[in-house]
Amino acid sequence: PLVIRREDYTPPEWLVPETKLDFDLDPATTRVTAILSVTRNGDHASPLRLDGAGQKPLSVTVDGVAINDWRIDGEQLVIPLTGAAHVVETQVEIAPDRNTQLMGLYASGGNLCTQCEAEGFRRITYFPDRPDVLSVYSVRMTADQKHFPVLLANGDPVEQGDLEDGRHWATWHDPFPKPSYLFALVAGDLTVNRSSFTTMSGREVSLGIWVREADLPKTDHALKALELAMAWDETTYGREYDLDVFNIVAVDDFNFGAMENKGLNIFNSRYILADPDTATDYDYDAIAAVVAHEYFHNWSGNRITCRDWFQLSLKEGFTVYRDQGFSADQGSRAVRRIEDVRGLRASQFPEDSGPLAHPVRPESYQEISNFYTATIYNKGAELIRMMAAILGPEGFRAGTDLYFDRYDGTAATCEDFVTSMEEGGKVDLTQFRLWYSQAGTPRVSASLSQDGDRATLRLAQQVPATPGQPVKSPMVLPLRVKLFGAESGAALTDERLVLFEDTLDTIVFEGLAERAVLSINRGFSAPVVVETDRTAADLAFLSAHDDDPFARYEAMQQLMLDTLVASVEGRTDHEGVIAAVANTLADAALDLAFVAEAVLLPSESFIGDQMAVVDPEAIFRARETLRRDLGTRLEAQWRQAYARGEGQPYAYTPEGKGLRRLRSVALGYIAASGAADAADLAFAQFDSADNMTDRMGALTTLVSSTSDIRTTALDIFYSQYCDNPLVLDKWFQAQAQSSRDDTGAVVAGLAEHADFTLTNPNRARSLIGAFGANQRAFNTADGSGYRFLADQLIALDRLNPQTAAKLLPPLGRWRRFDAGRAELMRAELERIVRTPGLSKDLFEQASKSLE
Ligand code: BAL
Ligand code: ZN
Repeated sequence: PLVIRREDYTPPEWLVPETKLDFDLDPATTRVTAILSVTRNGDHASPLRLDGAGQKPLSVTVDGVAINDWRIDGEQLVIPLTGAAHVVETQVEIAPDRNTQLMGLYASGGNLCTQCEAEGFRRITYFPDRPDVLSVYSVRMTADQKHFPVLLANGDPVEQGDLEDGRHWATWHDPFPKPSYLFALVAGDLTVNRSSFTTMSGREVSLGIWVREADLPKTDHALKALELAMAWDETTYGREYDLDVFNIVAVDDFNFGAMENKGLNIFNSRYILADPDTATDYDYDAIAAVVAHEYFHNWSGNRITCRDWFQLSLKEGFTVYRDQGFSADQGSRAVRRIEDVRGLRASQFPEDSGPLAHPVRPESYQEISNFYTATIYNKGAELIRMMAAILGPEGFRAGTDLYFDRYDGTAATCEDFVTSMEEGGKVDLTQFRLWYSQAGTPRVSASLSQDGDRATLRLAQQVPATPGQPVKSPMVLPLRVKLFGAESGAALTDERLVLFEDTLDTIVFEGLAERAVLSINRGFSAPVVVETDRTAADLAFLSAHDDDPFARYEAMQQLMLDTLVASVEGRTDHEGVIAAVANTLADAALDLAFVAEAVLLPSESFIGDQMAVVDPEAIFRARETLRRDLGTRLEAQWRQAYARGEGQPYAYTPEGKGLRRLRSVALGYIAASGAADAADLAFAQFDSADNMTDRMGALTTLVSSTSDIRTTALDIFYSQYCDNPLVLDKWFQAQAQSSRDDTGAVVAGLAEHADFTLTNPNRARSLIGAFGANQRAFNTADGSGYRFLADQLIALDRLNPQTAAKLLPPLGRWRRFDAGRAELMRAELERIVRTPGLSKDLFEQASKSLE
């Protein structure tokens, strides 16, 4: 397989300052004419090489003259050119309705839309499809007026008109030079929810969210989020929007969550459509976060783009950091941080310790689509967060101002970003750069010893070996540290930001009036694993007294983890956790959403991550036993917490969300206790809920229960929502996440269900993705889960390689399991690799997983 390497980067040989595209749109056959003004870049005699994929070339002209000495080399169109500048015109045919990869121009729900990042534009027309070729685009679209009354593209609309044959046309112009991956068009039967935004310099921007007519009532939340995001970026980063219109289109079939095309974002409908009856609080939050994320890309991604795809985290890590900041400002900062860290631990930590580990700025790839990972996005965001911590708020803002100012209109690198931080913040980030080049999650061990009023914190760090990187250097770890008095519960020190840069370090604290308890990595200031010698009593103490809510949560999680790991190893003592949870439930000063997060047990897979060999059955049993004990011992408190939310009218407010979240968590514990009325209680909630959060909270409990009432609930849910694909996804997903013994068989049955399809990525993810993440159900010792996943991936790969490759990682965890399971997983990976006609997407992921 062809391996692309970062070190091989060379500037483009030809530039394309101007691009004119003409689309004669039709789902069966679309004709694309591209007129490229090309200029030779540097002193060389190379021909023009344009990337292509799957299209049928019809004609090529150079400076208005048809030529026939062009050739196809691999999938590139090679055109010999003699001068310094030429106008090259190509005509091709493509077939949107046969495009199941959902890359390039494709049909979704009767409409036509595009997805070009990373390398989809080459499936539309021949072009130097690399992010450092920036061009000013003009687009003309012609289509049947009845089926495609709305024609949208990047930038601002210019003109439109009707033709005699029932067709019509529209032209759009985007004045900002952009790479091809930001190109977009949409042709469809859509209606719009509009509003307008006045920017900080007083310009009016027309905002529009385009959907099917029936979905119009579900667009207000996304539109509001867009307005909030636009205002936030002005206040927080000084970034103003730059076109007269900003359009968003929602489509049902989409590989990503959404796409930041200049002035024309295209979204997976799950990140736009919401009303209380069909979307959960989690969905509402995710919609606001993704709308903000794509909007923020207008500066961090579009105005300044990436020089090459190895720099992907330049825009993605930074933009995730920006959307996390936005979300934190909309609600509870602490709960948001807890959710972000939980996500990082669920997806990025396993990636960083497995066969697909790669640095935030990778060195090589076979298929770039495989690098839209939790490492690039979420660990990348943590890198920005660490720099922000090191620079402080003013230094960081000076750094981002400098970055936006200096690199506006260019294709930049991660190095450019770090240099801007150094200059703006007046710091030296030489060693910090290792975070971009070294993969693996650093492990820190921290131990506090005290002699009278003097305490010594001893730190040691180790960065584990990862594929291709056997030896690592110590990293810069910004650790927020504070000490609390064990007797008084009061703070003994201020919070300190310790920059731990060596393999070993010692920090001394003086003047301590009592025994100190260590609070470390507060706010999760560094994305590392911290091991301490704190006792269960210390952790319980911090879970009650730490003044950083994240650190309180973290202390409780550690206490729970230690308890669960000991239990898996045969040493069961639940008393410490029960007392700490009781304490948290009783603390009236705490925000309810925080309480709900704090009392949740770590996931089965996170417990597995702490163990040398994952025993999924033993982990499941240990966790269920602790859940049952918490349920029975604290039953009165759970019922009290549950009752608090009863009868409250629905409101999407921080308080409303907190009540609902705690109610669902409490219901789960009441059910875990084995209470005789638990299933009826859950069914009553399911049946009477006036919102999807409560309905799903109840259904989640019911699908794991042994009561027959669960099938009644599933049937009611299905008949109520079978016409709503996003809600039906929840029906599939809830069953795939069930902790029942028969989940594997149920999932296999659902794969045969009339409503299951691999052609829609959301549906595929809702069943196959959710099942792969269900540690116990997926890892049954007979290997049936592995076989099922491999069968599905092989089938999906024929349709949509990108989505198939994303669902492979659960099979790559084989090294973490016993020999029997490992052998069965390897056999399935080998079967995948041997499959004739496999995509390079799935081949890369499966073959790397075997190494
Ligand atoms: N650029 C791909 C989708 C996203 O990260 O916004
Ligand atoms: Zn992004």
